[in-house]
Formats: sequence, structure tokens, C-alpha cells
Amino acid sequence: MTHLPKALSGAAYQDLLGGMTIKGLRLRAALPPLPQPLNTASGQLTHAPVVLLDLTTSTGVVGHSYLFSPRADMLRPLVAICEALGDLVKGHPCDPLAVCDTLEQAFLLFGGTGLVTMARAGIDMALWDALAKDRGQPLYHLLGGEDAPVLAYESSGLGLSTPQTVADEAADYLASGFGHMKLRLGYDTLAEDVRAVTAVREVIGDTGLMVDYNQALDYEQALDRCRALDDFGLLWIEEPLHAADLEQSAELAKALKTPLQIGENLFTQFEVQRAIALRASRYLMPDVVKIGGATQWLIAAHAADQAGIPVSSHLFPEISAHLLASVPNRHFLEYANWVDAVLAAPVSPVNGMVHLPDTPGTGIAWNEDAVSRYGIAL
Ligand code: SMN
Ligand code: MG
Repeated sequence: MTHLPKALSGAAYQDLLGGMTIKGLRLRAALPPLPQPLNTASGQLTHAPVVLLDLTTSTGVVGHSYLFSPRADMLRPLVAICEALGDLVKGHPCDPLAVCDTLEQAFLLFGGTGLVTMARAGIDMALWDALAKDRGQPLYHLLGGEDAPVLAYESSGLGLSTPQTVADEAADYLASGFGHMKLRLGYDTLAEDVRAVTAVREVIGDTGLMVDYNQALDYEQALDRCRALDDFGLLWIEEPLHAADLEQSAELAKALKTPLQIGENLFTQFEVQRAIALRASRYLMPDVVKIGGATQWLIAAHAADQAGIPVSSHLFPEISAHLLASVPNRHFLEYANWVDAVLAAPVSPVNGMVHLPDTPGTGIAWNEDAVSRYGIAL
């Protein structure tokens, strides 16, 4: 049973809908290089594969969104699915909940997670951008959110590297005003994990530090390594285990003082609800794309709030800032600069805080020169 947050129910929701319908979708794909490559325990990221969506409404408003997939070879299939979904919703009222229902029904027999859920997210997020533009309001305002800066942590770098490199990077982040940052772990040995954390701690003192294992450990390794890190004052330990194994995650969470953090690989609000029911993690960080869009993210955040769980975002800092500003249980915004090259106005934290734009919509617009330069043929 889905419980809707206030912004998505009753008169508040009806008020934010205009009379527009969906006219069509324009889809492009691009592969901008990351400002610097990132090594994780589950693979290296050198580029940011993105699908760019422009959703045009019957009144000529254009809503923008983008999808990020760490695999460039998934861009074409993702675009093809977006196209098919675009055909399904052509002429549909610009009503995100109704579009969710339509696509949910359309995919009951097929089943719809993975790329289908991500494609749904692209349409949903572009719809919200269009609705907010139609109303001349920034998205958080349309959602009844707070006009206060959102607390961010730096997550662009601090990949697996040498202790000296991570220490230098951490010093740079500190100097640029961040009071929180995330370090990737999952080296071959526990000793190397501890060395990396120690190297960063020596530079940043008791500044907020999170670590991320990117699902690299089995249960025994996770217990061993997380216990060894339990006295480093970490804000959270992220994805030590395979993301689908929520039962093991609940078991591990009970064995540790440090909070676990999961959520970026939970597809749909139903997986988030299962994680909540199992108490799989102290914190949750749904990814606005993998969960299926802004509407689903808000529903998941509300479910977490009912269970007393703080929510953070995963990537997509532009739209995520609006969503976090709209929920009472907001925790951290993950800031990464990976997609900045193709954006006309990337998020730019000041002293570790993201100030919400006062322009209508989400603030997502394209740097067309960069889109041409890094665009890939479909
Ligand atoms: C991450 C996500 C996607 C690609 C690389 C690294 C990481 C994070 O798990 O949380 O930022
Ligand atoms: Mg992560």
C-alpha cells in the first residue's frame, strides 16, 4: 500500500497540475569525460554516460532531465526504452501520478525494473521540470519545500588510490569549504582500507567522513572490515554487501555501531519499502533515477520518514536538492561534478551547502556546445 506525502495528495497536488498534455520527447546521449577518473571497488568510471531528455508539452513548455548509467553500452538500449515509453504517454495529461499509474499498468505483464524503471524516471523528472516551469516556480517551491540551503557532502573523487593521493584530495575538499566527504573503500586487504581512512583522517581531523564499499564484500568480509572501522567515527558505511541482499544487510546493521547506508541500487519504492520493513540500514539514499523518478523518490522518502529514517540523495544533485528541500527527514545531498560538462548551470556548493536556484523548474539546462562535443550517435 502506497502512502502519499502531502505534496502528492489532495488539493495541494491538484493545485500544482496545469492543463498541459505531453506532446513529445527528444532524446540525445552524451559521454562527457569525468573531471578526473574515479576508481571504485566495483569498477572504474572515466566518463559519465548520460541520456538527455527534453519533454515538450502541449503549451510549448520544455522540461529537461537526464539519466546517468555507469555503463556507456547501456545508453542506446536506455534511449530506445525512453522512446517506447514516450510513445505510450504521448497526449497524456502532465500529471506525474497518473503517468506513473499508466506506465505501471502498461508494464504489469512485462515486469518493469532495471532500464524500464530508469526510463520512467526520465519522463517523470522532465514532467516535474515542465510543471514547475509552467507555474513559474522552482521545483522545491511547487512541492511546498523549504527555502533553506541543503547540506551536501563532496563525493566527486576520493576513489581507490594511494594514501597520499586521497589525503591530498581530502585537503582540497576541506579547503573548498566542505565539512563532509565520502571515501571509496574495498581495497584488496583490510589493512589498505584502514590506511586510506587513516590518511584522510590525519588531514581532516573529525570532519564528517562517510565510506563506500560499492557492494564489494561478502558477509564475513563485511563483518570483519566494518568492525575494524567501527571506531573511526564514520558517519556511515555504504553498501558493504550486495545491494539485493537486504536480509544480510539487516544482520550486519545489528552488529555495528556505525550506521549502514544503502539505497542507490534499490529499484522502485517497493524495494525501499522492503529495506525499511527489514531494517536493512539505519539510513537510506534512494537514487532518483533507479527508484523511478521524483514522484517515486518522494513516496519512498515519506515511507522512510514514517519509519524515522533520514534520507539522502544519490547523484543527480540538481533535482535532488529540490527533493531534499521538500522532505522533513532530509539528511545529505551527494554532490558530484561528473555531469557538469553538459550542464549550463551545474550545482555549485558554497561552504558545503547547496543553495536552491530561484529560476523556474529544476534548473537543469544543457550546455549545447558540450552536448555537441560529447554527443554520441544513436
Ligand atoms: C558511485 C555510484 C555510481 C558510480 C560510481 C560510484 C558511488 C556513490 O556508489 O555512491 O557515489
Ligand atoms: Mg555509493
